[in-house]
Amino acid sequence: MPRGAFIAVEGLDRSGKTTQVTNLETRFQAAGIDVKLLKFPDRTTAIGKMIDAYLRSQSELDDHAIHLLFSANRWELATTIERLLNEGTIVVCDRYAFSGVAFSAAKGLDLDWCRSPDVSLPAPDVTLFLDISPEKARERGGYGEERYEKEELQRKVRTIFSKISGEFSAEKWVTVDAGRSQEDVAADVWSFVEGFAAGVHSPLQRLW
Ligand code: T5A
Ligand code: NA
Repeated sequence: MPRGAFIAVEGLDRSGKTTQVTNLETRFQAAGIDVKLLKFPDRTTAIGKMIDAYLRSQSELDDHAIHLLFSANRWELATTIERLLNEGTIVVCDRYAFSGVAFSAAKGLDLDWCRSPDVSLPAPDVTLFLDISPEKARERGGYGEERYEKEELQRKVRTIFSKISGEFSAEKWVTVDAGRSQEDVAADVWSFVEGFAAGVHSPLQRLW
């Protein structure tokens, strides 16, 4: 029996990730396929609450410390992700380890140091990078409320995402132009993942 596919959706703040993963969930469900949506950071856990306070500038933390919390927040769910995939459920993640590396490295931390706590986490079968200019993202609702929602930082994050993308094959890392209408982006996103509805026969890989 094939396992479920592991799909990650990444992008800058306000690139439309939540909109697109929700749409994906609906489409897989409509096709009668088991799908589980996860979001990182998961702000509901004890670690997630610390991350939430930090992002809302209600607490201060060393850049390394918050980086490790983001990673720990993924490790909290690692066995759940594996279990779901082995049960044949498709797992769709709204952000994953690539955000972890891109945002911390954009703040000035060493890229390889940033990768290390995520080593051996389940690796996505495909990562969809929703690409948008920071100028365009800023025009969308709510921008500017949280710590990293500043155009200069977002520009650096985009550069690092672009560097990371170069490490993957074209089928593992798909860049989607997210500056278009929700419908156009959704059509592209679906075209890249609908093939996963049938499940995956290759074993789950590990980061990085
Ligand atoms: N972070 C995260 C780290 O530093 N390290 C880590 O390890 C991880 C996992 C919070 C922050 O944490 C950082 C990255 C972030 O700075 P978050 O909770 O995912 O991460 O916060 P956001 O990325 O900001 O999530 P948002 O929900 O704000 O943005 P989304 O999900 O990308 O966008 P979405 O779908 O909610 O849409 C935003 C707005 O735009 C509209 C929507 O209706 C909404 O109003 N919209 C569109 N408008 C026009 N055209 C389209 N195509 C649109 N699509 C959506
Ligand atoms: Na945000």
